[in-house]
Amino acid sequence: MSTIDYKETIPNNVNLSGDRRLQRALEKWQPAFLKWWDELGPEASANHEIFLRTAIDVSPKGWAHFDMVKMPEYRWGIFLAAEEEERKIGFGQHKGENAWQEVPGEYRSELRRLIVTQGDTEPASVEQQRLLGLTCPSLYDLRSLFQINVEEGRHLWAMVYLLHAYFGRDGREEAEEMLMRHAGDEDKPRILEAFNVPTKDWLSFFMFTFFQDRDGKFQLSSLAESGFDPLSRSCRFMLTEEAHHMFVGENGLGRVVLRSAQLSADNDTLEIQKYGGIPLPMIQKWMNFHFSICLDLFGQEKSTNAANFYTMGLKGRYMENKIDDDHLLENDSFLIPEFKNGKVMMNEVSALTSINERLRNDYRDDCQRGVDRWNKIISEAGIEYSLTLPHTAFNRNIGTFRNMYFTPEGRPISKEKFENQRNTWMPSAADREFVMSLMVPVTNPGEMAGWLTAPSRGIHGKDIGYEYVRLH
Ligand code: BYC
Ligand code: FE
Ligand code: FE
Repeated sequence: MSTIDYKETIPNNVNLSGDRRLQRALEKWQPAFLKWWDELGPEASANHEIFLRTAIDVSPKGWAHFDMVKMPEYRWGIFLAAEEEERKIGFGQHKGENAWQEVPGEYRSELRRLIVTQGDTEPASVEQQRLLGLTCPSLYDLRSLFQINVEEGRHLWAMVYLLHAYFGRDGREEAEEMLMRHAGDEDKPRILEAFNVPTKDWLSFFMFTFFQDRDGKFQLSSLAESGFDPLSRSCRFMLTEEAHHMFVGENGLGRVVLRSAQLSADNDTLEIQKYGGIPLPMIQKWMNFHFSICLDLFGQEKSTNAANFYTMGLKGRYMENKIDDDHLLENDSFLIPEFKNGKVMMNEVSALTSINERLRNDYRDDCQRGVDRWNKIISEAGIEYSLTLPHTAFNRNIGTFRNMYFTPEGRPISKEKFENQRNTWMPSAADREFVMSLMVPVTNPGEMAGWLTAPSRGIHGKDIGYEYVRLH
């Protein structure tokens, strides 16, 4: 069993005290992190006492400790999933060799780039969500937001540890840069596009945690396959936290959809703005936007980067070891979408270059399961309406559909027609204004904003009326 040592300045299960140099380097980075948290973390929240979960053991059934904690006092630390003895590399040209405990010199820059890209998203999400605490729909939801925020902060720690421990001076420089790029900053934006979009309302927050944190699930799962063992172990532990983030998104959206469906049934109309609900077609617009920007996070359909990462043994496929093939993919093919002769067609290309597309497909299937559950909620309320994920070509900014224009159903149209319809397919300024108008903070224990239903149960055995956050 690997328990986490909380007596240390930086709690960890990597025996930090056995490496004074590394410990000092990280202790130097810590104040910069805390300063960043203070400036760009959750707004006006430093004195709130929050019913937070802190991991104290890293096994899959790990113990956790729940307590009232102020966020700046959260024990951010470095936790790796337990070491797997004799772990072998599962794919690529090093398949069958022992997993690397040090960075293989010839892959150093690729590995660093993957870790930096992963790390950059974590503080980005905290920055994107920093104002949401001011308009929470309930204390239960406020607590979920803050739990996610501290864990994303810890995910940054996880990547910064790898940079400090394994990449020397340039690793330390990259760790500093993580706190200098900012979501939406004109001069120094975050690396991936979807991490520069503001998340101002709670419908967007639930979309974010459903769709964007789910990219985290799939990317982390692929990195958990890595031949570089410390990265694999970091990601495996992060995935246990990711599950909760996606739960918040799926349940949050389920609660919004249920309220909207109830209001539609009670009033016999989808136009429920005047009853304080978010119309289902408006939820669809939010979904069109968030799903399409998240599809971009998987990169291009054909990517030599992805092929190289795979062949080098740095980044695998989702559930690599459950896939029944040679794990080399040199002679395999895969279908990717392409626009040809006036329509989207499937084209057979090498399985290696289409690794990104394969992961995007796995992601889409996973998203669809959530959509199916919301549609069940809608039909059970007696409403004839269903939510649908937009076509893969819709509103894309990376890959083969970039600078092309399609309807949510995937029909090609002109740029002019697209721009004319943009506000019927994605949130318009007026839609955003309406949703923002519902974002009135509800902070009495047990009370809920009117635009969503109460969750079916509370957290860690507490009931929904529990004071999950003591506001100060
Ligand atoms: N935005 O060869 P390609 C999470 C660039 S989320 C901007 O297809 P590749 C979290 C690309 O860098 C998980 N640029 O790229 C969630 C490349 O640039 P160069 C985050 C983009 O490398 C919620 C060029 O386009 N983790 O944890 O195969 C809350 C050519 O593209 C984008 C990771 O992403 C974009 N969307 O794939 C908190 C894992 N897409 O070479 C946290 C690590 C592509 O021309 N990252 N480009 O300069 C990767 O594995 C890869 O970097 C990507 C891109 C899959 C993202
Ligand atoms: Fe994360
Ligand atoms: Fe997350």
